[in-house]
Amino acid sequence: MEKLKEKFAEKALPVAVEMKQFLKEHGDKVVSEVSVAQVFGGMKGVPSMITETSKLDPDEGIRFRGYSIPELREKLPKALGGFEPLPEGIFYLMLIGDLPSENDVLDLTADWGRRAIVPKHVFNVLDALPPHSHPMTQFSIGIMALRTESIFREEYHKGMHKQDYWSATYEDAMNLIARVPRIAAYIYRRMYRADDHIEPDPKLDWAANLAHMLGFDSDEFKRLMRLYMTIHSDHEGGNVSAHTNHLVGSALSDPYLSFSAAMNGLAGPLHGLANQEVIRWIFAMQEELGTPRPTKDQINEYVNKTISEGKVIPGYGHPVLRKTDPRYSAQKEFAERYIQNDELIDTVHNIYEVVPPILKSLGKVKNPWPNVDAHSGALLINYGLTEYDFYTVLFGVSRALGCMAQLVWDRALGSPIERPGSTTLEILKKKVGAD
Ligand code: NMX
Ligand code: MLT
Repeated sequence: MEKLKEKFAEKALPVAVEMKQFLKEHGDKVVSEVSVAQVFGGMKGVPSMITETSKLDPDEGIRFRGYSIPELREKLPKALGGFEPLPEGIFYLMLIGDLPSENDVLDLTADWGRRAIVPKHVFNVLDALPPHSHPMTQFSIGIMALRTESIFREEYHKGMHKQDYWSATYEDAMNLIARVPRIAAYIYRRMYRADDHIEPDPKLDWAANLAHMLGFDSDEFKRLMRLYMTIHSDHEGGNVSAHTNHLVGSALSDPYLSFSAAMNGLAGPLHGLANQEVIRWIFAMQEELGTPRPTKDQINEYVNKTISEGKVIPGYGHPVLRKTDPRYSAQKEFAERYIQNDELIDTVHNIYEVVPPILKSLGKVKNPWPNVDAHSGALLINYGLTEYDFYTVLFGVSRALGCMAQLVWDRALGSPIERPGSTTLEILKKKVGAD
């Protein structure tokens, strides 16, 4: 068995035993009550699943195995001469629970490099789609086409024992992570670079290779991709993409089915598609106002107009967070370090000053602060990746790290099929004694 897989087994299998014992002893204790508002409100705040990879605090933001984003930017191994963590490191941390060494990360890069070959039929399937299909449609279909390679599916068909589920899932998860950058880059080059495709470079790390295959070879863009892939990877278990991955996986659907479904959730404008919507909204504002650098007064007016038209301000608000998303702040710091005098980035920072007071004044928005999507597009545009329809695919490539780490844990812990209860208005009325 390879080293990482062995380490995972050593770590996870005793946790599975501990969890069974914990459940046996404490299974009947009550940890939460559910209000009527939560039943109607998308189950927010109802603890209803176990996710070990990361935990979201409303005020502090995400912590991966206890580490905040600023801590991880300092502590995770970096590429030679770089400031940004290698995403290999965050995956290792989520999977194993400990910070990786430089060698652990190098081993992962090499392992994913070996697994990265995408079979030709996947490209044929993508080529068969109309070129104007949204990149997220293509991404989801590309992942489904890759399902021919599922080891879990094959082993299940042969009659695999329950205790081996995690092992087959691990193999699929690692192969999927290794291959999605190639699929994403293929979609990009097909749609926007006249089918002029670029082969992976085996000398590069996972994120740098993605940058290379997209056709962006500068050191700075590679650094951006390392940061981007690290910070978008996971946001505990309840967000739409991770939860979908978990839910579909709970039926023992293999990782390709689960992750493709997760990507269909990520493609919604209230979730990951918000990164393209932010740029679309800013461009529309610039066009309407006839200036690439609107003043704060002009932004104010445009924000009010957007709200009065019954639309949301993309990139602002969050179902859990109640402060500025630390992923927004990490990207702002990146911009301040590397980019000076950029009209779009300055506009993003001006929007940050204008939007929160307006959203607060509405009296209903629970979180008026920016989320991860408010900043990411402006950075990509600065480096020439201007095709904003594609941005959610990049979010999706990163999310493969979290979703796959979560799914391997689900299988190791023997997570059962998920099946929450539903109720009716009549039943609720009776329960609370309403007429
Ligand atoms: N602009 C205008 N109105 C908003 C916004 C916003 N950015 N955020 C929330 N509201 C409204 C919301 O539509 C709702 O209105 P109504 O009662 O009339 O239906 C009200 O405020 C209460 O919503 P909340 O409870 O604060 O937010 P909720 O948890 O339901 O939704 C989001 C969270 C993220 C879906 C919501 O804030 C939103 O639509 N934001 C804009 C889209 C976005 O940036 N999504 C990306 C999230 C991060 N990600 O990558 O997934
Ligand atoms: C995410 O990264 O998944 C988003 O911030 C949405 C969420 O956490 O619900």
